[in-house]
Amino acid sequence: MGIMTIDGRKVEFTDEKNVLSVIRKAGINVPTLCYQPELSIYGACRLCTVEDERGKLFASCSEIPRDGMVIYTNTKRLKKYRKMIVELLLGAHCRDCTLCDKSGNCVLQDLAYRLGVKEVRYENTKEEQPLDCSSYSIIRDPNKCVLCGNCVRACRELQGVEALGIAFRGTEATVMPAFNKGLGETMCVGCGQCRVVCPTGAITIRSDIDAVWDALEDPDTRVIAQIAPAVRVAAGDAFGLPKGKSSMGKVVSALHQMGFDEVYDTGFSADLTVMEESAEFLNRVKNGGKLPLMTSCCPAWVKFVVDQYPDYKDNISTCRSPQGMLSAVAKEWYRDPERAEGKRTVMVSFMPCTAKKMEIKRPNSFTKGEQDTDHVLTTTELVRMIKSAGIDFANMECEEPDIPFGMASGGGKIFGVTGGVTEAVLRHLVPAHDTETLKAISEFGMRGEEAIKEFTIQYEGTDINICVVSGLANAHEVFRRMKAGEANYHLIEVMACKGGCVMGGGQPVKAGECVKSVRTEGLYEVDTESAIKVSDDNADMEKLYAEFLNGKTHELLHNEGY
Ligand code: HC0
Ligand code: SF4
Repeated sequence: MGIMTIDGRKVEFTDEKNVLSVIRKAGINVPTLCYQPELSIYGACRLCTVEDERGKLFASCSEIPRDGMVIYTNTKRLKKYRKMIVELLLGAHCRDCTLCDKSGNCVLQDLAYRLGVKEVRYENTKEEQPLDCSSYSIIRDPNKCVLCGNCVRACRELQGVEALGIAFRGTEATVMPAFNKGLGETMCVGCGQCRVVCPTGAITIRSDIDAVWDALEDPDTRVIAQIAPAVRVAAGDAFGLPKGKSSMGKVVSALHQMGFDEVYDTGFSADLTVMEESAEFLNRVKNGGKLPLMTSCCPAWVKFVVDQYPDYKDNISTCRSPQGMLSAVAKEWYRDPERAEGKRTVMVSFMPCTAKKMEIKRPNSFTKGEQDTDHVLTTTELVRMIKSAGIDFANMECEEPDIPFGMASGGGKIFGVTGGVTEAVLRHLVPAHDTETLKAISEFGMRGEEAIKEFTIQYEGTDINICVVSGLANAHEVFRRMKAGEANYHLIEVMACKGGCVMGGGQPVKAGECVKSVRTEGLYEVDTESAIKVSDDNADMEKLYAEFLNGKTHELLHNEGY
């Protein structure tokens, strides 16, 4: 707690960890490339350098605020200094901005404009590096890397994967996976969190847009979309709609307008997941099956277990993810020649997640030899498609998803926040569905920002220990607790991205903007507004079980292992 003077104005600070945070609190947008509030301080770019009253320069990100400090953030000297840093960075940077995926949203491009860099006096003597396209999820372009180290720290500190590192020294320094392997050959889980924090176009989403446009053009193809829970609270940002508010109705109409024949809600199959996973869980508890049961809907988490904790592979639920279930069911639905009407079916899922692009290539994402989901597009790609089609998204009329796979309970929709799967499962397991019971369930301990949440519930006279985790790095701690005998869990829900899918690696990102809490609140609001709250009450799902899934649940809704 104290007061400092910033550019002649008194600014109070309380628990801010560094001077940069105090400056930002004062409403001054001092530039940085390598500062990320969720990551450790790296201090590499020096752009946040400020000057004190004696003319001493220091990086504000790594300076602890002190009472009585006097600093200046935009002196002539600082402007010159920052401009030079950006010019030097541009000197070693591929500058085909108009062709870059990050154009319009690149921190370096923005800084060059803000600081008035009009020419680059240095020649780029670096040899051009090949792109790394080995991952299904992301593409790495080393020629656009500014060595801020954000991706390296995100991968290590948030995800505990360490697929990326900084190799060599000085002008040779490069970000790469160990032994310069392709990311797709490493333990990378495809989560895209490195892309979220990358300020330039060095790490971008692997796009599948063109293939989807081709399918939409083909009159002999029925193109079906499914929309993941978390997409609806992020898609509107780019069109000036209130952040975190659901724009599901507009997404549905935009997809119809672009030519999608049917638009379904992944929340529908999240309801299916609730039924299947709850049954599997109770079966394991009652019949001595492998416990704890670990959720299977997050493909980054599944790969994390397979790569790093293979002894626990059989703990993962055999349920396909909701994405997998919906695609398998819809494809099977249209295998009936009468329904197919001579058309082939292409399934496109719109997900907040880059790892879902990898999930659809897993051998267990195929049914009858056919890939269930043909293409996964992230929310970021959805926004691009809408813009490219010239659709006035903000002013569109809302439309409902189509039947028979368009209805979802609130429980199915909150899958997109950490703890949501657990909450939906508990809503199903607790017999009463009244408002008070649902409120009581929401207070069991699965909600909130804590990285590892543990709580115990009583179910039919037995204590059930539940653990809810987001951020894969925290999963290491959960395995440690289990191995040390410090914890005896029955059910573990893990979502790779901190906060759950709302913060997935495919969501639109804007540097310096924190949207986790508004997106989380947005999905809880969607739940509140849902006509039905509990998966069991989804009448269309019940109908599917009664009239279609007989004898097919294993084939369409489960996996043969990982
Ligand atoms: Fe998620 Fe899902 S909740 S993983 O975050 O379970 O991507 O939104 O679609 O499949 O439903 C992502 C989000 C999904 C799936 C669902 C689950
Ligand atoms: Fe690491 Fe995720 Fe990026 Fe892979 S996608 S390098 S796991 S942060």
